[in-house]
Amino acid sequence: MNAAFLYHARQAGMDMGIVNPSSLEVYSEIPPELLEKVEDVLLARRPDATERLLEYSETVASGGTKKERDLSWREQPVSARLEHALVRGITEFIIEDTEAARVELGDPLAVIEGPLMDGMNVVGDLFGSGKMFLPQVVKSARVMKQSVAYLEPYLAESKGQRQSAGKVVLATVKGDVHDIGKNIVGVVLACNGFEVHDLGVMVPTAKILDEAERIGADIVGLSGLITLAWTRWWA
Ligand code: B12
Repeated sequence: MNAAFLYHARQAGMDMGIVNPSSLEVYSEIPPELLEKVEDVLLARRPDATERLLEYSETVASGGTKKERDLSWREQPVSARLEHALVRGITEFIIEDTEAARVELGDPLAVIEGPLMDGMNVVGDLFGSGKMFLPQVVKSARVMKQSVAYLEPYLAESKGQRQSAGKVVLATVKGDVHDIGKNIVGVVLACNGFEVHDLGVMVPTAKILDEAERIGADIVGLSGLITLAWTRWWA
């Protein structure tokens, strides 16, 4: 949240500002003092709100542009670091933290089902309660994907049998683009000897059924996190 921006917005008599949501702070992590002062301005809660916010901005600005990088989260345990990276959409340390978690937990799948899933659940809760916005969740998904991609060869190594256990058609149902979970399931099935035919995302019912028939599938595995998409799929 940029104090100068808000000040100028108010001075210009703007009713609404336009911001880049992918560079926003997570609402619940805005320092309480700053949040109170910003809300005072936005909600016109007190007559001296603008002055107070400007005064505050003087105490945090360094030359108006430079911002100290806070890396104190790097001191936390690896699960907390992974959660922080997912919530903030930070890819910079994700490979080294994923590796640290893999070594600590001794199993690549445990990293996915433990700290990574926990972190994504925090993202989901913040998003669901309106404290994170879609572009921020897109950044979280990128972090998750990089981490899972790093773990994939280890998943293959740890479950490296090669006999065909059966044919599986996998797809995310029409109306839904969520594919991180489906991709993990695909990797785990492939590592356990299944022949996986992944049709991707937004797949219409007819295409799934045609493919299942064409290859003589033993299993059809569908993924869908959007409730509405599932309702439509069943209809
Ligand atoms: C990342 C994410 C996104 C990313 C997806 C990126 C991608 N490529 O997948 C982006 C930003 C694109 C996104 C978009 C949207 N999202 Co979203 N998203 C999420 C989030 C935060 C995490 C999902 C995730 O990847 N989890 C991690 C993976 C590993 O877990 P998983 O998917 O559950 O998979 C596991 C199991 O379910 C299972 N599994 C999964 N598939 C399968 C398949 C088979 C066969 C089997 C056996 C098992 C299995 O195994 C997996 C491994 O354990 C969730 C919240 C949450 N915590 O789930 C919201 C969430 C799913 N999204 C939600 C919403 C509303 C949306 C949007 C509609 C937002 C919008 N207004 O545009 C759009 C959807 C657009 C569309 N048409 O699909 C809602 C859905 C609410 C609902 N019930 O309808 C959620 C629940 C957030 C919320 N609390 O509101 N999202």
